[in-house]
Amino acid sequence: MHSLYQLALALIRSWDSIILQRHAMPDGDAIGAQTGLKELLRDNFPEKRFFTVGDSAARFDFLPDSQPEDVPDSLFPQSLCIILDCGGPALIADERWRTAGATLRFDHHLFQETIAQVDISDSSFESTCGLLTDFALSCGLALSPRSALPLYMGMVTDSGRFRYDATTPRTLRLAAALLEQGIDTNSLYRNLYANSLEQVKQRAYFTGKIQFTPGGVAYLKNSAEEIRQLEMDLFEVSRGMVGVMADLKGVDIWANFTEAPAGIYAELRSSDLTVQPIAVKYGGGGHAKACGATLKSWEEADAMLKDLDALKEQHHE
Ligand SMILES: [Mn+2]
Repeated sequence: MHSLYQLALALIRSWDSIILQRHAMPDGDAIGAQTGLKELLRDNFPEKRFFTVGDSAARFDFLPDSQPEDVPDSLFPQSLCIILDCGGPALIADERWRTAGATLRFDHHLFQETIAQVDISDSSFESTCGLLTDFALSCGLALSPRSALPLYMGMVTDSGRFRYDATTPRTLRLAAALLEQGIDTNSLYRNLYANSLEQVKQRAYFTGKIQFTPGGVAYLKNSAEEIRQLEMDLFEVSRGMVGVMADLKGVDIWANFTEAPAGIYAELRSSDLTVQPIAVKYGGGGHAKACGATLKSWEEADAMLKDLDALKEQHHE
């Protein structure tokens, strides 16, 4: 067994109370990892107590037992806090992880810094859920339909339905182990991918306002006023609409800028170039071809677009 997995398992065995954390504004992998690991550990260590914390995960309501709980401050020093799917400390949903008795992380973003005492960061995995499934199988932990469904959901969503190039033969072997537990994939995909007519109209609206830089980077700029009028939340616009620019012929980099109270959320995507260093330059991070940052101003958004143009130019020279 992977020696870090052994350390992680020893840490889990030595704590009676375990708090599971993930990044704020959770996506399918963050919620899948948090819920899936909780169910996995509950099945295998029924004598321990498990808690989940973080901001609302409302859009994953359909997933049993996936909503965060109110946990008192006093519980943290007596608990192991497991941090899931967080590339950097700023992304962790509940700050109180810093007061935890011990910390463990499982993550698959490009490594930026050590966060936890036992820090498992492996960007060869398409998803944190894939990494956790590998951990479970390597350690001989028993899977169940309860743990398999959320873990499978994270693998499906973070791999773009097994399409992104982070999808490997190992991804499919691990997904197969989860499917063997018996997952109602029809119901899962309806919950994840069925759109209301209103959502389809929203996508059409954003598609209609795609712009291009001189170098051919596609982008959207979404103002706070616009978002208010559309009655959409920030996540639906920022993470939700970046995809309207995917798969456009001739476009290999696209960016979505969304005005938020905290600044301008920038979401960067690419079909083949590594754009993550540009996100890092502006204080963000993520994956090589899917990353983001929170910018101070629209001027910074324009500077970022210039950097993306320069990257494209370098590449095509
Ligand atoms: Mn992830």
